[in-house]
Amino acid sequence: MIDSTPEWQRLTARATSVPSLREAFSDDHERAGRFTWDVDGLIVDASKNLIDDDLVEDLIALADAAGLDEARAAMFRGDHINVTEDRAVLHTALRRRRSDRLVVDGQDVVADVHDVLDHMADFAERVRSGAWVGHTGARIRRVVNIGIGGSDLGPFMAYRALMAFRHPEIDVHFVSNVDGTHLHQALVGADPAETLFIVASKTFTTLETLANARSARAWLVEALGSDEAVARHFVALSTNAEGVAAFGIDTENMFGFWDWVGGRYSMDSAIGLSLMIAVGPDRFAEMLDGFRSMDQHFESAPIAENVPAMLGLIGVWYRNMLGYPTHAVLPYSQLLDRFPAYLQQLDMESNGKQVRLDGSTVGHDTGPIVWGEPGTNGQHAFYQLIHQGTTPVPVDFIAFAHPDFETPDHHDALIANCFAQAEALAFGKSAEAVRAEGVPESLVSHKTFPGNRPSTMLFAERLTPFVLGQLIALYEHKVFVQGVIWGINSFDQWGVELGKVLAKAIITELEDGAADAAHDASTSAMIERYRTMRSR
Ligand code: G6Q
Repeated sequence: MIDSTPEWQRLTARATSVPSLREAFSDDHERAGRFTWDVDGLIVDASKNLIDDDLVEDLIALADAAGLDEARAAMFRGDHINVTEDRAVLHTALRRRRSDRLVVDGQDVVADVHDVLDHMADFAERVRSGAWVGHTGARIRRVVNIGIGGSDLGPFMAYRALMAFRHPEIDVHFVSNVDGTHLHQALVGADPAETLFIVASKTFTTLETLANARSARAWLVEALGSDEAVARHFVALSTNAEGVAAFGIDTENMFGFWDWVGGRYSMDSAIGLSLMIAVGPDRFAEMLDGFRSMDQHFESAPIAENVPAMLGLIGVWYRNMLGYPTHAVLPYSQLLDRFPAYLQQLDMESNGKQVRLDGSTVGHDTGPIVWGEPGTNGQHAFYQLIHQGTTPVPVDFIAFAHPDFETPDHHDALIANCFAQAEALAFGKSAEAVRAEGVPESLVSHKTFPGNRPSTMLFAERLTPFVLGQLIALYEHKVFVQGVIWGINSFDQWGVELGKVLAKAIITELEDGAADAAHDASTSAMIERYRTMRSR
């Protein structure tokens, strides 16, 4: 068990003497440079973290003790590292070059990936050019992606992030929630003749997605007056050809992927079709290049300079040795407004686990609570707690030298705020400095900032498709590293099952009759209350 190794214990012992950022920076003028890395233009400045050279050595020793090198090789090779589902974990194959070959379970998965990418590109181009027309001959102007979780958050986040690159005549909307309002919102102002629905579901069994897809089909058929319209207005992204056919979508218009692509790791598979229609196949390919840049770095860089590995290890130090329960991601880019939500799923669904690969219970904390909002908005809301609250919150700031939409003067103000926050968190403001400003003694403690609050700065020229791909892959691999250290399976999600099963049972009770006596008294009372109110 990792927590009984000397490497873990040495780190635990260090928690009593956390480095002071103020001293670390004044004693060591090389520090900023030494803990800043550049991966093909993505600059990662980790120097404002609570680390020093000795600690980094101990973190690397922990990675060795956990077998990180071998685990990483096993993932890239296609071993069945998702042991509870007996599957390979090969999202990295989704961005391999066409000329590569990777045979897994007897199949060249890179060739399969490129067959689907070609099919997607051909379809996306036809929609973009207007060659693909709807049932009445009208071109498509609205695309509605219907999917949830891993079949929604990635393309939705990326569509917003890459807004500057989107086709001017095509809008993409995303419907995930089974709350009918969501579908309603996506269809406000939509012309059925110009609307294309993409039903995105790996399993094609997900309740929310099928309910939304059925309602969308009913809306379309009613408006266009024929079931035949479905063929021109519905395509599917799935691994379940039978389910797609049963729904009434021609499997010619299905874009496939494979069981070795986990839902939350699937945005660069066929699940990205809505994004590809929006930004075009070339931009999509640039995004894949960005993913690949980070994959290659993660696969080959020594741990001490390996950005996903180092950020993962620093996260373990915060979570396990220093006991920090959360991690904030604060993009200073409005275009990344859904990035924290995307990372929430990526990280929390992957590492929110309490048993190890062998089923035994872990004896330490695992995945942190991940959260965040774009800056500067957050500064006027929750940053108070990050600066002066009782629990330190490690932060990732994300910023770009150029905005995608230039508005005079705004960008300098945005970036000045970002840099100022990182500086204030790290170095705080001492009571002496507050007094020196003539602040009355009664207010000195209120106006004092403790500092030593850690952050990492992720910085690039601009938010291009390439950089977005790099950022996503960076977090994917960081999550992987932490899962390896903790000895858990980052690639299953049994925790979402129980609620799904119970919901199925309760739906019947809401519709057909009294609550099952097996429920607890509180749940039974809520079911009855709901039924009474609905019948009024
Ligand atoms: C992701 C999860 C989950 C999944 C959704 C949608 O890793 O498994 O978020 O993506 O439940 O599943 P389908 O794509 O099968 O509809």
